[in-house]
Amino acid sequence: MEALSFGQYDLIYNAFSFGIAAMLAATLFFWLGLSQIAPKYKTAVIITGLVTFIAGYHYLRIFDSWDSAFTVIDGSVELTGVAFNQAYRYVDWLLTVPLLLIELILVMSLTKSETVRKSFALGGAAALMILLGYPGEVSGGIDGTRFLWGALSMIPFLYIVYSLFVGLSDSINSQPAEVRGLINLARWVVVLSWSFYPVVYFAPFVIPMDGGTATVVIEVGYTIADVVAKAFFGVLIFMIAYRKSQISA
Ligand code: RET
Repeated sequence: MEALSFGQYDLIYNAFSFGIAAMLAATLFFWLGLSQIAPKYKTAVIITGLVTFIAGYHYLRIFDSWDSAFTVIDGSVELTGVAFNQAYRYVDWLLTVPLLLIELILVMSLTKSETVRKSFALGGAAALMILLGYPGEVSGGIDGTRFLWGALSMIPFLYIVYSLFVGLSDSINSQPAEVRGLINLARWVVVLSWSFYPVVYFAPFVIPMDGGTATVVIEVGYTIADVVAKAFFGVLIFMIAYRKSQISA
């Protein structure tokens, strides 16, 4: 990890703090709202809250690790020698990404066998995507190693995006008219917010930038993507579950 300007250090510090607040507040919203949801959709909403809870925990750890990695002396940012731990982010994704996909599948209330089949296929691909991206992220440089692992990770990523678009479109058409628009929106939010991660990962290859700027783009970029992919997406899942509960009541 290279030295940062105070502005760069501070921006990332505040982004992580925002991440903690957004994830913990979203968790409270989902779990406190459970009483408004019909039993059939409660699991989806419980999982939605688990995702933001797991993320809130990891943002606390990420924030703490960031705080330990630097010290500010007379307005200049110095490295303490304690490494910033990138693994928190990847462990968070490993746990939450498959859950997010399962959440989307559950709220569609497909047949049991279809739910299980889709959950395993998409959840497995998501885990593979994260595992392949990790060695590239921790390699440190903006070089061939980062590029190669990132490119490999793109394979399961494209499979997921393709499956959501083509595979789930039939199921969406058989959903009640009241929620079809919302489920379609949720599908788009998944595809667009998820596409933001590889954009952030590969950005330093496309736009020449120094190490400090690359760190800002990566850390702030992933944090924004996480808040959209988990908290905002979760609100859509909550709304779908709520509306379906009203229909079946
Ligand atoms: C990596 C490595 C480079 C290639 C690709 C990646 C994709 C990451 C994604 C992460 C999604 C995370 C979510 C977290 C919220 O819970 C690993 C950056 C394709 C899509 C949705």
